[in-house]
Amino acid sequence: MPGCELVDDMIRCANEEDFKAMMSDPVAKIEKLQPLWPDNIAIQCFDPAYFATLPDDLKARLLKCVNSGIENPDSEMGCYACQPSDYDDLKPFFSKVLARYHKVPENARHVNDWNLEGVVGLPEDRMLDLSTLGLPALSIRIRCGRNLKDFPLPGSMSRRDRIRLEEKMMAAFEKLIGMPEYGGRYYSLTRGNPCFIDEAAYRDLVDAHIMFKNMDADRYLTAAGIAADWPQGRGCYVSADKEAIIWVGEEDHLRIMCMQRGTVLNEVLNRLKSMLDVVEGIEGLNFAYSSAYGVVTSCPTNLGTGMRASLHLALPNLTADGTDAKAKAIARPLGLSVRGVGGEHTPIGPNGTVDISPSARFCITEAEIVASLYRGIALLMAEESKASP
Ligand code: DAR
Repeated sequence: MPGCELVDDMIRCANEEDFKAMMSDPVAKIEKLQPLWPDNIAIQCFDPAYFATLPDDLKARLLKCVNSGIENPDSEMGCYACQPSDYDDLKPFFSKVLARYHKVPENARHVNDWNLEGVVGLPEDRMLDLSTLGLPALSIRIRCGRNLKDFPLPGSMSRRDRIRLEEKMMAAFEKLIGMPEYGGRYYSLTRGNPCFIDEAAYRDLVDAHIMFKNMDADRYLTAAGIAADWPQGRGCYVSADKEAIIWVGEEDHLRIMCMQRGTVLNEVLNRLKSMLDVVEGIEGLNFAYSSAYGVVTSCPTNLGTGMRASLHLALPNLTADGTDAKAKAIARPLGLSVRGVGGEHTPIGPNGTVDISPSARFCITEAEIVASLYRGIALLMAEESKASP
């Protein structure tokens, strides 16, 4: 709900035209929102004085980036990059956003590294085996967002761009189909595509946690333009063993992920890295990188690594009240975020099962993310035991 101040302004406007003028002037709208929504990072980092110095094309690009946070003032981040070079071309804005969200200096530079050799405080053999924490086989998933540098990011893609991206990726998937370790098939949501699947088959893949949910239902992605043309140009590649998956056309051009029910995090990390190397080595596929910020992603929360390493963990004691509030309060200081088992904005699963992942994505290496998941789970399990009735 808008704050009382904004409502007062609406009433005070001399007439409809004044109110429309305020609403049609996005900078005026942002300035109205700034005192009302302190947790909306994009709104808080938007500087009208900086905006005024920009040429018209960069003004339009910056307003496009922050539109989601204007239309959804309850946003936590409130912005998405819409061109691969937005982070570099609009650095005075995005450096503030990144510093505030990731709690890093404004001049921070990201380094990518998948090698656990460089990570301190691990077991002697560097095996991140959850069974050593007394845990059984769990559902482990590690995913990386990637975007092709020769397309606009999803927020600014045309319908034609989305179809072209899907066609380009279907040709690339032929390489994976021919490999025993990744062989599988592509499922398309684009009517008329030779791999098109109907609504029932789509629902089955969503229920199996393989395909992504209906993007039209996400008001943040809709306001950002990322959900536009749904479901055209969207689909997912799935390996025969259903443990290697590539989403096409979700929040990033690609979400490349490996899933496994097991206890050794290294196995999932290594398989994902191998698949990424195969995909990135395919002729014509060039991922968008920034020299300062690493892997370019739509959302600044994912910038740098684009990696989310997660597992499903039963926390019946910490969720005994039926909510994830206590689990979140304990996980947050451990650098962990808690979600429902269906992903962002979904409820807790059976027996208090929740999705746990390190919050950090930026100015942390891929190896350190996976190591922090292992260390965080050990600490969280100790808290779960303490909460035992
Ligand atoms: N809800 C949006 C995005 C938060 C981060 N989650 C992503 N990128 N899926 C917000 O700005 O709060």
